This record gives sequence, structure tokens and C-alpha cells, in this order.
Amino acid sequence: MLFRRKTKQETMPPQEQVSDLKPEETVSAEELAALGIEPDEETLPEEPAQKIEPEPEPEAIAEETDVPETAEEPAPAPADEAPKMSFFGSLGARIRDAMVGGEDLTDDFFDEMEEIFITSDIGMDTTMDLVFSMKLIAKYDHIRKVNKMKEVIKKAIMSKIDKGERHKMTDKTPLVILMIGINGGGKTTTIGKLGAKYLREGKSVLFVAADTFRAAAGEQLSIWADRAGIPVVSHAEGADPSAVLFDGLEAAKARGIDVVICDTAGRLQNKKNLMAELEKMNRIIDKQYPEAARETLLVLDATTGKNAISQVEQFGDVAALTGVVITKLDGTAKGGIAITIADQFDLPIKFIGVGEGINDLREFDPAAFVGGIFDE
Ligand SMILES: Nc1nc2c(ncn2[C@@H]2O[C@H](COP(=O)(O)OP(=O)(O)O)[C@@H](O)[C@H]2O)c(=O)[nH]1
Ligand SMILES: [Mg+2]
Repeated sequence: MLFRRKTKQETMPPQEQVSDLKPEETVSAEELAALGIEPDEETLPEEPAQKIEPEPEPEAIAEETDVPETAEEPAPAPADEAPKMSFFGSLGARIRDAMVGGEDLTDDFFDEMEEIFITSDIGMDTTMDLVFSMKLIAKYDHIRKVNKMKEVIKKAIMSKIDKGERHKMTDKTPLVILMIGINGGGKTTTIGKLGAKYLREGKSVLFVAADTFRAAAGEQLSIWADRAGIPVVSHAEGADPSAVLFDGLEAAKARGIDVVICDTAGRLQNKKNLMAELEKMNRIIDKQYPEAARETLLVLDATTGKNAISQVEQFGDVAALTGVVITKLDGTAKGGIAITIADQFDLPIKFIGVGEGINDLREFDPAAFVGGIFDE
């Protein structure tokens, strides 16, 4: 198995440590670092994270976050294109509700967080881990009131989902992207959106319709291809997917295409066949196009909740995944699965799907994701 879930010992904080945390205890920067949380450089003895400054204007936030980005970064989506994620609405609203009022921070608050996380499809292991991290950070930052917990919660979630540079797709070309995942997850739709995105960036794109299992899949990809003005290589229904890929790669080489995006069939129920099929496809790329860079993206439907975990395990067994795409975050109040996947597997989320339109794909930005929970 190429991707394994972390063992209980890795994910679960020791229980006695959780309950033994007394208010007067101090937490060292090293303890936070061990959890993957970057401690603030300096914390003041008295509730430094209170951040009494007024909330900056949205424009000010955009400017601030723009500054450290590299020059090649695509411009952030305009405000009217803001992700429509009901997940954020729900999780964010519940967390904000829990933070209302000036009550003292007690175990009740953490119990409430635990319940909110679990009912948002953030699994038990990740939830326990998150709550433990929140307790440590709150202590390190000397937080005593529930209404000062926002930054603590953000830091705890960031420590789970942030995989740094690995969220970015390779910028090497030629690039061959294999899209895999179960039927209905959103592969073909994501290919359409992703192709359009590469086109906007000035890259040449070619689609390969290697989901030959269902005639509709090829037709659907052709519709996306027409819409975006992208050439597509396809064969008849039932053709060997590797033969389509072979032709696609030949065409891509002949035309000097930058990015080849290959659709696949997601027949998990026949794992042996799927494995053989994906292995064969990978061999074709190795042989036909050894100089091409590669990405293998697993497409996961956020509305399937915890089932996504077993999909990562199963597809991780048959393919060398380089990242995941989480689709339909606009259609679920339980998208916590994004946090769970990032925590449980050493796999970066590369993109999120937030609708059925051609522009409804976002590069995954951990800070923006966490900010979104708080409506920022
Ligand atoms: N709301 C929403 N629907 C999506 C998203 N991505 C895909 N879909 C829909 O999910 C369904 C299945 O998508 P499709 O691309 O055919 O999945 P595939 O079988 O994996 O290729 C289609 O009706 C898509 O329009 C998304 O991000 N948001
Ligand atoms: Mg499809």
C-alpha cells in the first residue's frame, strides 16, 4: 500500500495528557513544533492573542496576503467568485456560535468543539488531535476566554491541512495528469475546469478520453472540450483505455502540447482490473513519454463523507497519487472530510471544486480555506 493511514499512536494524543492540562501549566514552543504548529515568535504573559485591533477591511486582507506571494501567482479570484461553500457556512457558524460571549475557557468549550468537528465529518482521530492541539496552543498563547479562540482554532486546523509547496501542481511541462476516482466523483467535470484553467494560463492542453467504460463519459468530456476549445482524443466505447492514452500521447508530442489531462474509469468494485488498467496506463506514459512530468490526482466527492477515507486507501493501493481534488464543497455542510484526508494521509489537497461551472475550481490554499471557515 502506497498510502497508509497514520496509526492510532500517531494520531491520538495520549488521553492522560489531554485531561491533565491544568491552566497553570505552560506549554513550550517545542511542544507546539512537535505537533507541526509554528509557535508565534513571542507571546506576552497576558492574553496576547486577544487581538483587540479592529478587523481589517476585506481589501486590506487581500493586499496583505498578496504581498508575500510570488510574482507568478495567479490573481486571487474576484470577490464575486468567492467559493460557495456551504461547508464553511455551517462549520464556521457553529464554531462562531460556540465562541460567543466572554465565558472562561473550560473543558465545556473543547467538548463542544469536539462535537462540532465530529458532526462535520472530521473523524474521531483527527478531532481528538485537533482538540488536543487547540488546548496546547490556547495555553501557549495564554488564552482564557472562549471569544479569543479564533486564532487558536485556525492554527490547529492549519497544522493538519498545510502541506506547504506540495499543494502546487508541478509547473514542469510537458505534463501528463491522470485523473482517477470513483464514478460520479467529479473527474470529468474537474478535467474540464482544470483544462480551462491551464488555457487561461497560456498553456496548450489536450484531453484524453480514457474512460471508455461508458459512452456518456467520452461525450461529456467532448462537451467540456468544445466549451473550452481544447482538443480531445477519444476512441469508441469499450476501447482499451491504454490505446486511447497511447494515441493521446502521440498527438500531444506531435503538437507540442504542454498539459495532457487523461480521464479514467473508476471501477473500484473490480480492484484487480483497475490496478491492471492503471499500471498499464502508467507503463504507456513511461514508455511513450518518459520526459513528461506526471501528476496523478484522486478526485473525491466531499458529500460522500467518511467513505472518502477508504477511497484514498483503495486508490492509494493501485496508483502513486500525487494529490487529491475535493469536489462539491459547495454542496455539503459536512466538508470536514478535507481536514481529515489531509490529516490522515500524507497527501496534499491540490484543488477544490465549488460548483458545476467552468470557473468553479480553486487551487487549494490552506490559509484561505481556514480563513473561509471564519468567513474571512
Ligand atoms: N455542485 C457540484 N457538483 C459537481 C462538482 N464537481 C462535479 N459535480 C457534479 O457531479 C456529477 C458527477 O461529475 P462527473 O464529472 O461526471 O464525475 P465522474 O464520473 O467522476 O467523471 C456531475 O453532475 C457534476 O456536474 C462540484 O464541485 N460541485
Ligand atoms: Mg466521468
